[in-house]
Amino acid sequence: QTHTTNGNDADLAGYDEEQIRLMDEVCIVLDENDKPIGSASKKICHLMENIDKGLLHRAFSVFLFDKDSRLLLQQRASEKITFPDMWTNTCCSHPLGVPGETGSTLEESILGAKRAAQRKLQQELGIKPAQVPLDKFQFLTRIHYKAPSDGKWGEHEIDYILFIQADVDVDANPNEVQATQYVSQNELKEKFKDEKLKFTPWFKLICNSLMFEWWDHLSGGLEKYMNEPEIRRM
Ligand code: DMA
Ligand code: MN
Repeated sequence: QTHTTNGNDADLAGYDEEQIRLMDEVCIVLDENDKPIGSASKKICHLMENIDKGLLHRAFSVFLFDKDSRLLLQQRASEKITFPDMWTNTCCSHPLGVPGETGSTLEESILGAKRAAQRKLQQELGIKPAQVPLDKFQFLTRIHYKAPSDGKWGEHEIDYILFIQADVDVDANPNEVQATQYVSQNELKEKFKDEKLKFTPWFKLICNSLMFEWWDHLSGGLEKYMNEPEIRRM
């Protein structure tokens, strides 16, 4: 990428060592139509200075439901560099620029997002891949959004939305996740009224638009919302 900055060493000073290490992951850089046009480190992709110049990368968001259709929430660890301590959906991260997770056709890219989701459900929440097989994930749509975190850091992503209903054993990694909780629709709506709780911007965006309608169709009729070819701009 010719117009991006790598920032400097001071950008990451004082943060958790493991989270600093993860800033070297290789993200997939996209044009506005989700076509891969290169790659850049997670650090480069999340510096607002680059985002303000248009730098965009690929991401996924998993919404995992138990057999009673309750959604698994997580509270991000204090160690996270972006959006620490906030409550959010089950698991989010980035498909990486590695074989199996990248792709240029929509079909390949969806499979890459599912593989990345399986990898991060294990790394963040200790969920064994066998409990979340790739074919159980339902791809709904892609959401293009931008959100600042704290001035220096932020998000600008095309986010693959994945639903999965599975009974899982959670063993959260404290470097990633400080708390988890299953919620019904009503319990989540009550949480949104509690001013002491902070939620991530992408989770709020999705909840304020499509989330509850999809959730209503979890046990039947989700098909008509799946595999949407258009990218939703939010
Ligand atoms: C990034 O999530 C992806 C979205 C959709 C916001 P994240 O900050 O939790 O990524 P990671 O777990 O890789 O730090
Ligand atoms: Mn991101």
